[in-house]
Amino acid sequence: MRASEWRQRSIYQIVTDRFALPDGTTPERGLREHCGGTWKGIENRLDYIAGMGFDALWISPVVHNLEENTTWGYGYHGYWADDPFRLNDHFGTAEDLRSLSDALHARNMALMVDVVINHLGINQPPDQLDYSHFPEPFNSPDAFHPNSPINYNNQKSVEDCWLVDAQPPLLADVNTENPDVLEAIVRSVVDLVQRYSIDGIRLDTARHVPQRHLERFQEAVNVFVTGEVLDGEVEYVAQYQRSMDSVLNYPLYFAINGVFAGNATFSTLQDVINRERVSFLDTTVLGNFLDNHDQARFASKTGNNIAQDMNALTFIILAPGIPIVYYGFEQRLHGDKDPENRAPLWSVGYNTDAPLYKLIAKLHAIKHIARSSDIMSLFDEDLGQVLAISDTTLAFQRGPLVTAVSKAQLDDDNNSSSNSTGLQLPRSAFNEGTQLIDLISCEATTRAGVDGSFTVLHNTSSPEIWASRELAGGLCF
Ligand code: ABC
Ligand code: CA
Repeated sequence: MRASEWRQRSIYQIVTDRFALPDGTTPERGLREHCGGTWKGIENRLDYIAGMGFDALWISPVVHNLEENTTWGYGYHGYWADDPFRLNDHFGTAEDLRSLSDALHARNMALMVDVVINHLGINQPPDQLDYSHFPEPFNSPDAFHPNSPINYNNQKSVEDCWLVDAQPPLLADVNTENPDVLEAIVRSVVDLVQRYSIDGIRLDTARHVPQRHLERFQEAVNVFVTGEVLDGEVEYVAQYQRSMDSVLNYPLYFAINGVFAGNATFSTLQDVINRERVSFLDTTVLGNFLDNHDQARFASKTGNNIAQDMNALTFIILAPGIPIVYYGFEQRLHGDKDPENRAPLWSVGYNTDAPLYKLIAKLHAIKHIARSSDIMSLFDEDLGQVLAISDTTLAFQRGPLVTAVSKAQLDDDNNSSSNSTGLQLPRSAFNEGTQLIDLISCEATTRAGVDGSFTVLHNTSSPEIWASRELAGGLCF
């Protein structure tokens, strides 16, 4: 699947070991151990995921990992590969993975797999490295760069040195300058893509691989690739879109967290959005997210102010780009660091009445309506336009929708505050006199004035999505 198709998708991110147990099993314990989640477990819970309106799934790495217990526990997350040609049998069989892929495709959902080409995992001290247990051509020192620590101020060092160099398990940095090695690691992924009909790749540690090798990778896998470049600098991250279709939008992640879960104003967010439009080749295919398996869960920052989650979620799903929601966000899992941010979902259950579960479903339904109302289906390409902004509120037009979000404040009784004079929009794309309704509450209504002007956010604790009343049929009445 190409970038133009992924642009219309919405992704649910899963750590396979932590999402769902297969029927009839009881979990093991310990957040640094295998907890028992599998591909079958995921397949059995696809209704839960599709029920929120997601049409794509990103699963954690699928290949074989080192088996031993280490200083940091077991390789339950999948990032410590010791054989990129073999599946990880903790998560199931080849048939199980095939079956998950088929089940997704039968529902018109896409499969994205997390892939690591930067390193293999090795649980040995740095002075006793022995690569002989790796499959060819990785069973030789020529397959890896010499072990040394990364200096993040030097790009060559970021690319050639070892992400983990001192305390085992080490991450042995693959020497992609060796053509046999590059082709072998690329081929391992091409085989996976073909065998399991994978539609897209999340490429781990992309900033640690030279760009020309990323380009080779993108060309060979021939499906959508979104790379992980963990950095807050717009211009630095943007250069990677020249070698891959897409990257995870880390600069936006930092800006959004600063606003919705911190003290930053909306102008800092607008500034990042404007700079991204200039620097990236195409911001509509970037992966937009609020948190992930490496970062503090959003709810760990917003505490009992769930209104902040609702506003941030509404922004991320309605803004240009591909929304990515990390499993458990919908149930307000609140682990603040690795591995607490990877708690098993079955520990809280799969409540489809949870407020965020229902809001995600609603937001996807609203986007669906916006798309089908537009015969040219330009919604996904529309970069949108800011209509009004204050320190604590933002409203933007995108296609037939006006989305308004705010920083919801808690009052002394821990309730979200609701006394606001509202945000005046001096204009919008609506014609004067159009009857408008908020598609989220399906209650608030108003009428567009001169130049499409109207007032939004009378209640700053709930995000709003305004559309003409005609569009609301089927959704609100
Ligand atoms: C294990 C333990 C941890 C322990 C760690 C040392 O070892 O579990 O408790 O702290 C996998 C596992 C992890 C495991 C690691 C190492 O392997 O999931 O549990 O940690 O064994 C990817 C994946 C990640 C994965 C790996 C390795 C890579 O998403 O899950 O980890 O395959 C760097 C890489 C990035 C990587 C991340 C973990 O480390 O670039 O690809 N993620 C700066 C650097 C970043 C750097 C980051 C963290 O620090 O620029 O490159 O990421 O070290 C912003 C700045 C940024 C700055 C951030 C922190 O602040 O703009 O530049 O990032 O403001
Ligand atoms: Ca490297």
